[in-house]
Amino acid sequence: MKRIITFGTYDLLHIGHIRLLKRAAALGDHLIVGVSSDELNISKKDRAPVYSTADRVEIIKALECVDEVFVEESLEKKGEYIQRFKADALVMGNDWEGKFDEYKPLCEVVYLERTDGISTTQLIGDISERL
Ligand code: C2G
Repeated sequence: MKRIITFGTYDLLHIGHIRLLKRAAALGDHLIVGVSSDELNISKKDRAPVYSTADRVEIIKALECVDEVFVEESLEKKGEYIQRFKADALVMGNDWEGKFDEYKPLCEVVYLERTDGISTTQLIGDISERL
């Protein structure tokens, strides 16, 4: 059984997230998703997600293509998570191309093409303009 791990914030879940998760799931038999915590987002991106960690975890858990979900507390703990969840492959969108190559000794590292023209930041902008 091939175990896939992927990470993300998944705030305001959109089609780019869904396509990435479905393609990641199709690369193996069991998809594990690390949902980044509110604290991690605040420290790395200077912005709190719109949806809380607990809500984002619940939303990702509800997806058919996802088998297991945990909270990603730190970007630097990826090696630990890969080992803890016995992942055979780490899959991320290609906005992260090359960024996780250091984990290649632990598992396969795959970057999938991102969906163009949509992002959480853009959605927040579009929604604000409609108010
Ligand atoms: N994604 C995509 N197409 C988009 C937007 C996002 O394929 N238009 C992918 C990203 O490449 C990523 C996943 O969806 O693989 C989640 O995206 P984000 O929620 O933006 O996650 P991010 O904040 O990049 O991850 O360890 C990584 C951290 O958890 C942060």
